[in-house]
Amino acid sequence: MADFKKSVVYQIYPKSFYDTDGDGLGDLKGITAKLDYIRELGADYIWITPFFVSPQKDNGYDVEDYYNIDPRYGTMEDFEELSSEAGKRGIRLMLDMVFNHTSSRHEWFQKALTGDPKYKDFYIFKKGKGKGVPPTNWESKFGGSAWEYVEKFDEYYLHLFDVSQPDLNWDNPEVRREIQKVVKFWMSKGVKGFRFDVINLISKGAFEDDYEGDGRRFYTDGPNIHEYLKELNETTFGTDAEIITVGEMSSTSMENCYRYAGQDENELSMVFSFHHLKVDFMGNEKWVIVPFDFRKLKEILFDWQVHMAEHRAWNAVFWCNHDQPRVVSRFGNAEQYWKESAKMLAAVIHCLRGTPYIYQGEELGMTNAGFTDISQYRDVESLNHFRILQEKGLSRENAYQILQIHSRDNSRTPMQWTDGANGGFTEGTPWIEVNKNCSTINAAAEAKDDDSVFNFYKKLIQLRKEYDIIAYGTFEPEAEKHPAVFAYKRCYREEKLLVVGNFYGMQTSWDAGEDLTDYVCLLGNYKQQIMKGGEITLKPYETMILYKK
Ligand code: TEU
Repeated sequence: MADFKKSVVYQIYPKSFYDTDGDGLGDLKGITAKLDYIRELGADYIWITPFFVSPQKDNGYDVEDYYNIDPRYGTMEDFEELSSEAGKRGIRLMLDMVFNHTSSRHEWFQKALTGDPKYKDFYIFKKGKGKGVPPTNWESKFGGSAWEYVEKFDEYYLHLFDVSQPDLNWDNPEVRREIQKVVKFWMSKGVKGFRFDVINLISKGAFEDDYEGDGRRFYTDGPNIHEYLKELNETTFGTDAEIITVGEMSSTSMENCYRYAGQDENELSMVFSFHHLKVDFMGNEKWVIVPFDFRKLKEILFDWQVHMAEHRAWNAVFWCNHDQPRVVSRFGNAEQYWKESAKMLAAVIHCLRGTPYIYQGEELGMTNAGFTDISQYRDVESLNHFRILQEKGLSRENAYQILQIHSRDNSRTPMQWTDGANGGFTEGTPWIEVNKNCSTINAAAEAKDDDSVFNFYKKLIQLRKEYDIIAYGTFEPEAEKHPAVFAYKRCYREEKLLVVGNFYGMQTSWDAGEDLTDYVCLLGNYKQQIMKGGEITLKPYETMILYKK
């Protein structure tokens, strides 16, 4: 099996990565053009978010045709070239498969809408509870009801996401066979990794009103989920030991993840869970402004580290993706301690037990978008909630403040390659504005600077290759009650690794409870470390990776 424990995955959002034809959208050729950059960084896999034919209502997560490439991104030849050029550099491709739903423009849904019973059964159509009353009170993740009325049938169809993303009916074996065909098709193209979008939502349970929430408890980690994953594994990627897989698990439970990512379960290699990224929400409510809860962040991450290990299940570890704000703006300090905090966050996430994922631009310390007008936003979720927040009575001003913090567009601004026009992303007009700070935060400048965030990420990846303890060590939480310090220990054979990070802009100290004289600092973000016996003094956002053999 490919050793995904020693690997690092680099996530590419093609639309915002690199544009080679001047249309303002990134493309597959743009990824090929930047492969040397990724090799320089040291990542083993690139996860590319969906580039299949799509009306792009949700930037490709609304797939119209799983077998073809959207002309905006290029051609099958471009894909094959990318695959072969990546292969030459020892980089493997991980594709993003969206199987909970299709686009409403998908042929299956179009046939369903004509009344063809075979295809109607590919989706979830239900009678309403009365005139104008949908089958259940479930809410779409992008706002509003999860049901859309179709007059012709006097029925509703389910869409957990946008109205243009109808949910597939996985209880229909024919749907599952079609999905298997898609996976096999991309396997035949030499693809060695798959990310499965919101895969834990595919098995719907009872269609009942939810009086406690938005309905998620009826379809999250649903009744047949493990059976469906085992079947998908057995019939497709499980036949190739080199393939690695990651499931995106929305609002999942840890108990289910023991199975999704359990070593002997034959489901997936690893999981993304998001509980640690809700520490600046109010419960499940994301569209509010609350400071992030540092203790909760630690508690959640530690809890998952300890228990997943106990159950021999593997984590994907990450701060950023195309749905999350930029971490340096979120849990760091993008102004006064930009570089220090970007590095600290990198160190503490990369040394956890799990496979690290880096989202494009994170390795440069890219920050939130800083948009001030609704015309700058593109994301369907942001646009919907901007309206919904105002309908709820919030002022426009307030709604803007919330978007500035939580919008998914924060991470979707173009990659900052140079300090030139449009950050070197395109020679045309970018589909979404480039962050103004590309004049200082950009790949060209960071490549030249030994002390850059980029070079820090590069060193972290090298450390993983060099020190088995990072991939295979056990995990022990430290400093659990400390108000500012994030610390943990990893152990492997005779070796020990102690990772420490200060999450705040004030100097602090922590007693490790053991003499640290024999430890060496493998990597840190300040020139000199202050340690006395077991006592570590940490400067603002300081991090250190200490090692003892
Ligand atoms: O995301 C699933 C998901 O749960 C998030 O979009 C989340 O609902 C959102 O951030 C709420 O704040 C996946 C993809 O990563 C995302 O880009 C897609 O929009 C979504 O699925 C639908 O396919």
